[in-house]
Amino acid sequence: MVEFVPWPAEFVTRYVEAGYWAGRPLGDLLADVAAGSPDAPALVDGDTRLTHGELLARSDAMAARLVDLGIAAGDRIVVQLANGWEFVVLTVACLRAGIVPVMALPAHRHAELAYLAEHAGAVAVAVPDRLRDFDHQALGAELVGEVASLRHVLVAGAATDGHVDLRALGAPGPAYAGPAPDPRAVAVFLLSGGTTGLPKLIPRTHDDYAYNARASAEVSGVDAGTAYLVSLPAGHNFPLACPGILGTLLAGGRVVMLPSPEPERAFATIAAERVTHTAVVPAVAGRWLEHAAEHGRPEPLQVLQVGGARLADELARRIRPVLGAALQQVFGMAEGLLNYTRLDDPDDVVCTTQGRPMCPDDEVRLVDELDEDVPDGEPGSLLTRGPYTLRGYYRAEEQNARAFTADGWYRSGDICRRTPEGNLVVEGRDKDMINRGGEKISAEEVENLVYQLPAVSQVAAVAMPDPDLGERVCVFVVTRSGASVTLAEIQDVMSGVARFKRPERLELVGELPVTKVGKIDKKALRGRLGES
Ligand code: OOB
Repeated sequence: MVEFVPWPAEFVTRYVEAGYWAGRPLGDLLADVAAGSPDAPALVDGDTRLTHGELLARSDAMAARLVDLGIAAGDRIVVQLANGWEFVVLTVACLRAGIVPVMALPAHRHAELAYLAEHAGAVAVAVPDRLRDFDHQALGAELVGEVASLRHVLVAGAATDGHVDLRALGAPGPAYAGPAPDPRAVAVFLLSGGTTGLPKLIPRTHDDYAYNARASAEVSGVDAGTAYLVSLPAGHNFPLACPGILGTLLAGGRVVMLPSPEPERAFATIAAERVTHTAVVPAVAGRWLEHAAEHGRPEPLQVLQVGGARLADELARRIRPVLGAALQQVFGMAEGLLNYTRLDDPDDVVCTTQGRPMCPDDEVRLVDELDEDVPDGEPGSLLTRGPYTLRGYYRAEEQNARAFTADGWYRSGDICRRTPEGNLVVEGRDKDMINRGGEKISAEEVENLVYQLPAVSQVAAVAMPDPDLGERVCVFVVTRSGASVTLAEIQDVMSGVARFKRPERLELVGELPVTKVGKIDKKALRGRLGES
């Protein structure tokens, strides 16, 4: 059994009695859908089309073959796959057999994958063969040589060197017939947005994640008639389960996979596949608005969910008239809590707030520095607990002491205000993170890497405002006397991590400003960026 911090018994009772936790593993719930409507379309990826019955059969065949490889319930697989059918079949296979996928991103590189595999004690890593000129299979082979627990490289594409062909694993064949996992056990590990030096693992149980997906589907009007387009990286919570892939499949709908949200291809796919729902980050919404103004609406899209970063009110107001789809703002986190504007909310709420909690038993407090509740309407730091919000990161006692209060509230690090009708407006944050077009970057992680350069005496990573992506990474550096450093050298020392984390601006300074308590004053540094 995988370790995670459990909910206290009285909360378990409450969540079970209220019906949020249904006591069924996610794989069983998906099997029910397949049994009820085996011939309904479930998954589209280019020319590959699977019905709910076929998706389940392939996933069960893959689960059986994973078990034949010696991968057992409770084992972890680091999943770094592009948006394709293999991602969905592998995820469902894992859910059926109780194997736990660790949801990495295609952008991750050696540093992240090695750490994740090591930390999770993973037995396998699933990678594309190549993607955008990068040899993921070679990286997988390297990892197996370095991380003691890793035994297999599963490859979506042309497998070489004795690696396992993931597509062959998903070919029709004998179905997994072993036991289903415990509904209270961890179903998937998501990655935290990151405020610490290394990413943290978020354990999501079958019960909590099934509720997450099912309740999200309800709130966004996803049902058996839905076609949901996945164009954000599928391992993110938003496209995976809010309602995303799992919510759509559980509702009996159809999931359409695309490798990127590039507007031309996305609009063509929406038209060809009759897509009704999709999820994007604000930066993508901006690009879609520009494209639509010139080339027409993405018909028949009905609901455009936007989240992951703050959507500007002006952009929000253009969505319905320009794209012809209803906007739903989503303020969520991989840790749990999801806030949605509702489809029948007045325009003003939809365009100027980030919505309200999905579940009646989501608890949200807005507090000051002393953890005291702020008066109504005032901005405060968000604390939350609920039936699908974690109680602790995986094997991270020290971070847990900081990220959670003694009575189990998760500190999201977002500064929010509550409107009189109960919606939340995200006004800022008090966590040391950079949000680059929805991808979260820990300032500490960047700083640790830049400190590897001998010329660097002090470094501070801060968010610089950006018209397209919202924010980009800027580093302020104090060099050792007589030494110098360039942006290219900094990017180079970060070649082993995801490209989106690399600083895009360097400011050389004589010293870094400090606050009264002697910490680097990042607010002052951000202020300087605004001036220039
Ligand atoms: C989503 O999840 P994560 O884990 O990548 O990032 C969570 C953080 C939040 O704490 C907040 O700082 C920011 O991303 N965020 C937003 C936002 N949605 C997320 N900030 C302002 N406005 C929004 N609408 O990003 C995520 C997970 C599930 C659904 C949607 C997004």
